[in-house]
Parts: sequence; structure tokens; C-alpha cells
Amino acid sequence: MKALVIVDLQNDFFENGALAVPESNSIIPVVNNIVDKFDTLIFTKDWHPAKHKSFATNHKDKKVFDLIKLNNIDQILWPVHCVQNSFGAEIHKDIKIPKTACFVTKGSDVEVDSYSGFFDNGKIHSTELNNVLKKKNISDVYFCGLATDFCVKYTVIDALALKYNSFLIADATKAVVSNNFNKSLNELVEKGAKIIYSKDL
Ligand code: VGL
Ligand code: ZN
Repeated sequence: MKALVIVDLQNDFFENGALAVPESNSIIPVVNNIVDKFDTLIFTKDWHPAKHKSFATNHKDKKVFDLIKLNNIDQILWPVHCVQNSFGAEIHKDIKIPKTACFVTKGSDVEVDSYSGFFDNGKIHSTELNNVLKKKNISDVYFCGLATDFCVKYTVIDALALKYNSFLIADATKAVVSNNFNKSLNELVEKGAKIIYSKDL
């Protein structure tokens, strides 16, 4: 059985959003074309409290993209983004959301960020994602969304560690730092992921 995990297609990650990913709007039609090919769809949502410690504004004398240790874990400081129940946290209105889709939120603990849709960055808490996949007997998981070099990458790495056959749909994902795109794909291939294109689905 196969599933599609659609990572963080929220307003703040699209062009003009608070943490805009370059060329992100170009994946909208690509994603809309592939959702119909899956019976099981899971949307992840970055879902931060306003006081989240990954936000530069929640630290004195720090600026966006500074690197700090947050409870001993490397943390890049981000602009305020995907605050729970805000417009920026809503899935983009042009994304087709089938009625059967499930949603998994992450990043709600102010003390630890959560790039992966499976576990937070400290591997302290897990989300419902693995349970949802297990319950539906999923063996093959396809991934798309934002951003290739952060939330998509870490979600695929955890999927591989959990022994799912993991496929990244390369034309349905974009990186925060465009230069990181190929690097992220290579890293994922090295760990066992397969790179595919939406036309091959
Ligand atoms: C993301 C940085 C901070 C992502 C989320 O969705 O890739 N990146 N929060
Ligand atoms: Zn975030």
C-alpha cells in the first residue's frame, strides 16, 4: 500500500509568505495533479505557538538565520511563521484537499523545533504520522512539499529509518536555499530514498 505525504504547503512558505521558499508557487499545479493518484494522503502542518523558540524575535540580541543551541540542539532562528490558527499556517487555498485527507501537526512544543513530520528535532515526541501509516498498512511513502532542505528532507530521513520505501517527487518540492536542492536530493539518495518525477506516477 502507498501513501502521499504533503509537507507544509502553508501560506507562510509560499511566495510573499513570512518564510517564503523561492519558486514555491510553481509546485501548486504539480501537487494538484498527483493527489488523485493516492488513496491515502497526509498533510503535515508546521504549527507553532507565538512564543516558539525557533523564532528570532523570541530571543534577545538575535536575528533571523542566527544559529543557536536550543536545549543542546542546533537551531537556526527563523522569522515568525506558521503560528497556530493564523493565516500563514493555513494550507494555500489553491491546493486541492480531498475529503479523505489526514492532517498531522508538528512544532507545537515551544522548546524544540520539529522539521520532520514524524519526530521533533530532539526525537523526544512523535506525531501521529507513523501510526496513521501503520494502521493503513502503508509500505511505500511518497513525499512532496516545502521545504526540500528542511522539513521534507528530515521527514524522508525518518521515513527511511522507519523502513518505509521512500520516494521524493522532485518536481513537487522546492528548497528554502536553492543551492541546497541538489545537495538534499543527493543526501536522501545516499540514505536509500528514490527520486522520481510526477509524470512517472
Ligand atoms: C520549515 C523552517 C522552519 C519547513 C519549517 O517547513 O521546511 N523550515 N520551519
Ligand atoms: Zn517552523
